[in-house]
Amino acid sequence: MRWHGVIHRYRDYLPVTEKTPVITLQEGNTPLIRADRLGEALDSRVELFLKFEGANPTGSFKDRGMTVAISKAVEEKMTAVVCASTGNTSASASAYAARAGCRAYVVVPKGNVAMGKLSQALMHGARLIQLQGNFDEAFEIVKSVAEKFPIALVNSINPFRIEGQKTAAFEVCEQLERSPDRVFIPVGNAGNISAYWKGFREYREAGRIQNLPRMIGWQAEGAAPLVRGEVVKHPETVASAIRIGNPANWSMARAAIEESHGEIGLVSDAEILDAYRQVAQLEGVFCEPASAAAVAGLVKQCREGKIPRGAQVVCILTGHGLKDSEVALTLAPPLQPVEANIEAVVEAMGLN
Ligand code: AN7
Repeated sequence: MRWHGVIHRYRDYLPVTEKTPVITLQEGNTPLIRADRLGEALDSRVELFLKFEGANPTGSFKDRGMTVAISKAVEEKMTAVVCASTGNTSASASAYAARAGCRAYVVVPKGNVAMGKLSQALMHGARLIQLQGNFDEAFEIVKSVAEKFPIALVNSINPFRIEGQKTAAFEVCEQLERSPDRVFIPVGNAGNISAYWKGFREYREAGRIQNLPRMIGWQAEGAAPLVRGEVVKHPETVASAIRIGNPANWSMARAAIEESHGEIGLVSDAEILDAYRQVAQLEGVFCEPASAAAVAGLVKQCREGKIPRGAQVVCILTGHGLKDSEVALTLAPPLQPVEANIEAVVEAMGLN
């Protein structure tokens, strides 16, 4: 059966009517990949799955929320949208706005945005504004812009974003044919963890699942306001997507963690990069560093003996590794070209 995107598939659970124009790139329906090799490498045997959100049309989970946010903006006769972004939101907003024939304004911190994401915004014809400041400053500014001008704000404080993103929880339940025991998820602006929790709750209310998972969120050590319980003024991490010091959805995320008997932890950049490589090398899945924070969190909790044997765990891999190939390349030894003959190639292969 042909897939028509998350609004078509989950219409009954979303705030849309027949009057809503559906702006879609057929997002959603992403793979839930069993990860036995990675699972076996952990200190505690778990039944591990990777929800590969990098398989969405613009390469991240943001597309699920953006299809709803942009469709509603068009329904409300808006002709322009704005967002602040560490990269993925800007890529997704730019693509969906292009499809809707809307103008997109995206404000990103100067530096610290992966090249793939910048190229997406530019290719889709967005007005890209590089800010001499970080994400948190960009976010404050776009909120004011959206108050002063008739431009729809498509950051995750826009409730339609959360509505769309909750569909990922529906898919996980359908793919597993039950709710997982634990969901490991990276946390930046804290919209996605809130959206998943909403999705699981709604699916239980609808009688589609019996139990609810624990939501286990992960922040980078240098950008962990939710863990520390206070705003981080100068967030720093290699995982540029989650380089956020003052998350917009702070209280919703705290509620998701408390209600689900979950927790929020932090991982170092070194742990993130180890997990990033492990997922790629043990499972053939290339995610971006921010996504690997969730896997790093799982590695850590297994080491600490916090996960019961046989638990069914889903790690949310929020974005595609190709977005940020600079980081991958910095991990590898420098490339050394060899002469164009078999002897040189065999030697380089280490076969003699
Ligand atoms: C790959 O694009 O905030 O906790 O401006 O790109 O819902 O913010 C991106 C966030 C995780 C964190 N993984 O999700 C943006 C932006 C990836 C991301 C997150 C982001 P939230």
